[in-house]
Amino acid sequence: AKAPIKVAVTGAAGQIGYALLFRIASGAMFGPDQPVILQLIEAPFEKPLAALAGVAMELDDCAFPLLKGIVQTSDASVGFKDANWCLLVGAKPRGPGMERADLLKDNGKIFIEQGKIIDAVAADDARVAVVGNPANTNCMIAASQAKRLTPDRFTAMVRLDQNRAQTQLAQKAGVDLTEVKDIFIYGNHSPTMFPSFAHATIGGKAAADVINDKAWLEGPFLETVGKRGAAIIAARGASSAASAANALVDHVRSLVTPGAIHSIAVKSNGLYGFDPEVWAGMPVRTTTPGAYEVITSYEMDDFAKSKIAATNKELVDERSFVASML
Ligand code: NAX
Repeated sequence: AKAPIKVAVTGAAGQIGYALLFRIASGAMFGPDQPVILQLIEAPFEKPLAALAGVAMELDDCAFPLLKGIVQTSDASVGFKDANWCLLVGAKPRGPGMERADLLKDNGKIFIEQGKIIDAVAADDARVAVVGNPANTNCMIAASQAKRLTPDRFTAMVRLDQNRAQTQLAQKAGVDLTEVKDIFIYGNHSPTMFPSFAHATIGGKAAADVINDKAWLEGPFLETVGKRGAAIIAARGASSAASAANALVDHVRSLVTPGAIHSIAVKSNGLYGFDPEVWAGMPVRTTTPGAYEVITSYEMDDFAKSKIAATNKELVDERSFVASML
């Protein structure tokens, strides 16, 4: 039998956690023959820790054959100990009237500490995936604290945006969504993100030719994907949770599947016109489990370049707000 994978999850008692943990424990993330141990980390307060105990009871009550242990803790050095995967879902939400700079700094403190602790105690093969917003910048911050773990181990999630874009293209074209391929997200996980429709295909043909509506692609399509999170809050009275958890399952599943082609936010190294120091969404191909190479062959037209410049500027601005903390 395979040794269990240790999966640390922060914010485990939150909305996304509640939709995520059961999928991990059922085998959706690492496969139907891979045992897991869940190392659940919550903020050190009575309410979230009590809620976490309840979630752990429900996990027990599922009798998942693959679930070999549950750790519950508010001590990150316990939660991240020997973790093979660190899923950073917990973050401080933006309160009413809160400035973006303050949100960045408050989260900066959390991700500086978590980055340091992960680097100190996680497994040698540890991989980190950041969901908590602002996800790209939080990921950059955590990676900045690591000396043992290299920057490529730190990725942020733009998969929800990719999945949203895929469905929008399929619905517009009136095809099954499995026919839509190679739609990738560039830049920040925020309304400035750029889903590059120019390289997408539908049934093997250029998506732009199949849809044949440039005004829709450059307007309503980008707007719908960019503002989908807000639309869900307006409709549901709460932010996306099940779809976000599902996207994280996809993000990690693709990262452990050699040959998978997908969007993740990684250290840009100057690719596609992004500042070398920011974490930006881009297409990658998984090489060996947990490792990937950026696909560098896509040509960007002037429209794409202007969109990438805008989302890059936002990432550079976010970085500048927290630069003095790093
Ligand atoms: P919730 O507020 O329901 O849950 C967050 C949980 O994190 C809470 O239980 C809280 O106690 C915990 N927490 C806070 N600080 C912590 C810390 N230092 N250590 C451990 N736990 C901590 O939020 P939820 O809806 O689950 O969303 C979580 C994060 O995902 C938010 O930052 C949200 O903005 C972000 N999202 C990111 C998405 C993406 O595509 N990258 C999409 C969905 C989601 O909006």
